[in-house]
Amino acid sequence: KKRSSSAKSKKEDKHAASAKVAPCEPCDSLSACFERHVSNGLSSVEGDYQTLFSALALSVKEQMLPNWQQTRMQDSQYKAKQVAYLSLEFLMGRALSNALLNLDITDESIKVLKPYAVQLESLEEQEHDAGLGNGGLGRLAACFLDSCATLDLSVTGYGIRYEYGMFAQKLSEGHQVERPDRWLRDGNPWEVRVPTHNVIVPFFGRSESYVDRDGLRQFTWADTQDVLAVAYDMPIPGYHNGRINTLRLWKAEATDDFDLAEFNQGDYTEAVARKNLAEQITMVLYPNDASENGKELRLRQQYFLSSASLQDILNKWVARHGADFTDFAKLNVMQLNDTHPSVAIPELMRLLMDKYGLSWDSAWQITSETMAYTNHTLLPEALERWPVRLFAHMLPRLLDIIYEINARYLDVVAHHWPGDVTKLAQMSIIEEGPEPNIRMAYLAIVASFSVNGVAGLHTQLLTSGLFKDFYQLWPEKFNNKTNGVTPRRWLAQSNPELARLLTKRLGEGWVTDLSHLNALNAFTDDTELLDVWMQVKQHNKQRLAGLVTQECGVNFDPTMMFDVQVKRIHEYKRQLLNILHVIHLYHQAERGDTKALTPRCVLLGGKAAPGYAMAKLIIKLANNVAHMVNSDPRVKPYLRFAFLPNYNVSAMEVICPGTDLSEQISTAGKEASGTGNMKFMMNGALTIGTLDGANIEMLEEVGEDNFFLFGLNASEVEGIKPHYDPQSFIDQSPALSEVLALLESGHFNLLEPGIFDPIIASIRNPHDPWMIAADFESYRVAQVKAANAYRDQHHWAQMSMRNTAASGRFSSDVTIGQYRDEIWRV
Ligand code: B1N
Repeated sequence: KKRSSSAKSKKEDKHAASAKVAPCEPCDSLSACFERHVSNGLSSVEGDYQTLFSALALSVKEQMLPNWQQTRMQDSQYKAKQVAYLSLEFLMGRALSNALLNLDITDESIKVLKPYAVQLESLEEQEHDAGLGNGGLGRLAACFLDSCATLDLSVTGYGIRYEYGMFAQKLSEGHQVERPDRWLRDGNPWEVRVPTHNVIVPFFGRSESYVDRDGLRQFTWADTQDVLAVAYDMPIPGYHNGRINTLRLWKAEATDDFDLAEFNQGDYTEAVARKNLAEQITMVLYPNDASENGKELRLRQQYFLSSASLQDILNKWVARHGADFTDFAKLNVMQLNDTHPSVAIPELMRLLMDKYGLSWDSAWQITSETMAYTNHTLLPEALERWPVRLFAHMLPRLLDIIYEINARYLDVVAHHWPGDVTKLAQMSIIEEGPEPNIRMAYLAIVASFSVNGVAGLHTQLLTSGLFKDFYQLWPEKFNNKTNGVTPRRWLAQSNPELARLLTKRLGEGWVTDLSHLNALNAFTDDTELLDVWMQVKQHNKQRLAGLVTQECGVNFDPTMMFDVQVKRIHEYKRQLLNILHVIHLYHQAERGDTKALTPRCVLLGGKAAPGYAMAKLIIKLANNVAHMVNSDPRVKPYLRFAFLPNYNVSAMEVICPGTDLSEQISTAGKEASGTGNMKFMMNGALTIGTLDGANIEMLEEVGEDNFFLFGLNASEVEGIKPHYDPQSFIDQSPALSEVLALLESGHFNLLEPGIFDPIIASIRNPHDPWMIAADFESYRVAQVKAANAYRDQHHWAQMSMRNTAASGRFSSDVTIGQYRDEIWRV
């Protein structure tokens, strides 16, 4: 029966991996599903890993369908609060291994594949990363979804189904080159298109008001250009608990109501072609991490996501409760992942008033009791401001609402600081000037019941600096939620050998309660365990060395110390400091001053925003230095240096288990939290780092003896700033003087004269906000300590174990537990 029904759609099934896959027949086992997908219209399967991957992924998805349905039913029946996590980014990476782990069907899958003589890993590697994010902020959203499902919380992720995710990074002569990431080309077996949830999102047009029959002023948004939002759902399985949550991604499509005037004038083709403009909205992810580019299309994306998601949430509400919103705020909460979706605030006001007829006061009460805002950065260049002019043009009705919110809020400010007009200007949502702007962070604070930072220091700096006035006005809104990462992906899945060892020693409870790792501290003198611990690290280093050989053509020797910095390239993250240190080691090795050197392999990886010239130049410097380091036979026994192209989630899954020393060296006060730092720690790396972001809390947990601390702290950075004199630091550090001399001699750019001048100038600039020169010497000393410590492998193993043991607090389960109890109150 199954065969005949599949035979009729043989042609379609060729594209079974695409979104168009027909609703599947119920099938009882993974193996039966798999056989059916494989036999559906595929002539040659042998060696066709992509096809086998799709068949397996589709089968795994089918296994999830009953529980997915069940979860939805359950959540809509019980009066449990629904959480919507609104984010422009979800950096999911690959889904197959994660699904197998969480559904506990890895062994079964291996069995199913046996007759095909193919390794599960080979299929796993076929999967394209879902690169729908830039870095930490997007990956945090992905870790949070995993924890929410595992903690059995009813949380829906709302995002955009970008046609093109984060660009692929290639290198050409050491320069970054961007290649588009068509991650959907081979289809996405995980997604389900749900046209029943289509909604229409309006743009442009005019805001109009009229007086209705009851003499009330009503508002409409007229002559809009409408775009269709189509939902694509991805399943988010919890760990061994049967819950399947949903990540709902919106795709923009054209509506088919044509502009009749144009139509009648005979411009049929023009009119149809113009509809393509709608689809541009969800075409591409903006590749800026921690900076805003202020493009009109970006605002269109933000509004598209916000409006579609809110309409979806309200439709669901009305279907169950009718248009009675009395309990809405009790049963709904929206977490805004930074200000990117903060236009949801005036949009919720608009929908409640204009569509459902609520009064301003009722709408405001609901809005301000449902919205919660997470801030992820203090960097001024990342704070979103949209020109009032742009809003007036694109979202005229929302501008009215923002003005009204501002007017009412400024009354409160005036009351709190009577007669203080500067306060009013300072705190206004509208920044006045020749080009007035809307300050999105202020709007988010005013309308939210909760505002949180992402690490202790970060939240402290928010309340004492950037948002100080708001903290004085509403101290009760502010709270901290230190970030975390999911131990399923970042330990159980990416480090299977260590995971087995942990389970053998501690039982399997650590997977869902990472505080169990504390028990490792009882074993730090167990030499047998320490030996096995280091063997596991060795194996993981071999795997990482394999990746480096394959991607960089550089030979990493696993007996050497693996020193790694992978993250987006940004001046505040100070990859430059790391490169200067590599130059220093190179200089020592090359002149034969090798007695004190511990052999090490340094790995650097990360993408630069395409428009960020200095970040791109840092990549070029890394590659030029790597070339000199790796081609000098005198240096080879002591130092190898590679730049790994196209750093992404899957690369990190190989990198963090194989790392000895993790570089977390941002200028203090600039990295809001960091999350890579936690992945390395969990996997037993030691950290060399500054007192910044979550490093501070990691240090607190593991103790100074197991952490290589260096550098100015945040208040010292601010203290030095007014009279910073890089030259005095250069004079006090012979090592830095030599490194600069070598760099300035053109040693690393003989055929490219002058290209690194901007880098040299930045280090020598008294206005260098990143204080490279100020921290170099202290960084070098910490590196010497790390190198010496590494020579005592027994002691290193103990420190490594203590780091894993102390990492329990950085599980995203802990973080989500706090969001649940302290913000969402689910
Ligand atoms: O968010 C992460 C933190 O761990 C990092 O420290 C922080 O830098 C990162 C504009 C951002 N902050 N801001 C962004 C991303 C995209 C964009 O368009 C800003 N990313 C962070 C998680 O809390």
